Amino acid sequence: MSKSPAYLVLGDESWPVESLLKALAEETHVDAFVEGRGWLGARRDAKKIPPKATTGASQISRALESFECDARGADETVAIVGFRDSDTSASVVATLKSRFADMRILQLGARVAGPRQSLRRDVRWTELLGEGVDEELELLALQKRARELQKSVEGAERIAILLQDDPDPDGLASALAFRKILGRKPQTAPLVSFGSITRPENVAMARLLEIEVEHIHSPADLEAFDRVVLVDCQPSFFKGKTLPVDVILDHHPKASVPMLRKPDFVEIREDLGATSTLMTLYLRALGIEISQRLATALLYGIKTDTLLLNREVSEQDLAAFVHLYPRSNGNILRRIERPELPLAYLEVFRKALGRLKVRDGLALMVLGKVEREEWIPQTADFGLQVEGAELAVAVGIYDDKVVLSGRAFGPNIHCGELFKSLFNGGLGCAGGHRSMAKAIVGKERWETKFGARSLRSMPLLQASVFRILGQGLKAQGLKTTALGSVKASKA
Ligand SMILES: [Mn+2]
Repeated sequence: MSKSPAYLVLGDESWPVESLLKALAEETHVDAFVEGRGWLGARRDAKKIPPKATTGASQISRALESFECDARGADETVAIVGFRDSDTSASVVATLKSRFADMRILQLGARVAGPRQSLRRDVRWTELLGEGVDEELELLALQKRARELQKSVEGAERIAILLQDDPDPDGLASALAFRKILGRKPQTAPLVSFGSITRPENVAMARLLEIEVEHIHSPADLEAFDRVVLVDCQPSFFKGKTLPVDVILDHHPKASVPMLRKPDFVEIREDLGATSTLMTLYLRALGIEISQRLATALLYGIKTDTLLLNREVSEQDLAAFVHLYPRSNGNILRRIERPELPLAYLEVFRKALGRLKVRDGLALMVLGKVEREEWIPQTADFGLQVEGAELAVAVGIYDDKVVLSGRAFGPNIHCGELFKSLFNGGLGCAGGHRSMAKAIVGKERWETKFGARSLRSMPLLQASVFRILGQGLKAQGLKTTALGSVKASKA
């Protein structure tokens, strides 16, 4: 976040100015005009808030005529206006606007004191007002930043919104939000990726929320765009590629790598659990209405990136979640989280289940030919639920390639390292993390290595995958817990 602004507080005793000034006590630049001399007198001794006036609201407007902002100027000043009388508030706001066009103004609503009831609760103002004001002040500060963001791509004819290679819900949702902030259509601001969406939930999200991601092949494809915006990722995510980047919106740890040009706008909020949270803040700061579709996407983005608010979650993530929840569509969310299973997949899955074997903690599911690539990781996910499995691998043939999807849990196995050691450098290509990995081998290469019939006979395919994975685990000194062989009964 940029440095904090100067504050100018204008109000009267009916409004809990004290709480507000308490909230601002840490700030160094605070001016206050407060109606009601008695209160101000007491205040003056307690805090170093320079009083500028005054005994009447009309005097405040008059005093403002000669008020000068400190050295940082009006555009670095936030005015907070709150009078019991809404006409007074309006006239003070009008004076501020006419004198300081760039000043950000937060106008608080009048609070009416009701008659004393016999049933009552006592709540301290600081508790009630502190948080609400903090949030509003943050939104006000972000409004300026959000306008800079809009400006940074202004006038561009075509904008590429670049997502990571396997776009995830946070990236997809943030991209939608960014497009909304620009008021653009998919034609002039398409979502692009060097990869494609693979996880079944993410595929379902894209389908149900009508999100399209264009596949691009190389950085040269980005030259067709006037501006390139990285959402939920950074240039360091694209190993071996040097990209033209104009804007970065992200929450992953900062990593700098060479770029073709210096970006105009960079916001990397490592304190947030999701980029969707940042985008929700921007939308709110700009006063842009969040549609049900967008709210559903953003909510799901936050939910998945914070593992249902369990991981690295900040107050802002929670606030965004609370803001989005009533605006979202629960039915669509449920359908995303439990994607429909096509009958064609169930047929392939049924056969794979019949061939399921667990050996030394490794559950292997051989799918054979698949119509859709995402069936392979979907099956691997299932494999990890099998009793005794620490590492689950699903293998299938898609187009002209053999695709392996791995899932692991527990401290013993690093799935990504295992796959990389086995498949990179000649045989194919692989990548992944500790718990999740993927490898691709061309069909011809596979047959050269494992024999001409190895892809036509499922038992042979199963045997060859068991062999190569066994070798890999051994070579790395990795071990799955010796649980012994468990052979699934024939389906
Ligand atoms: Mn994210």
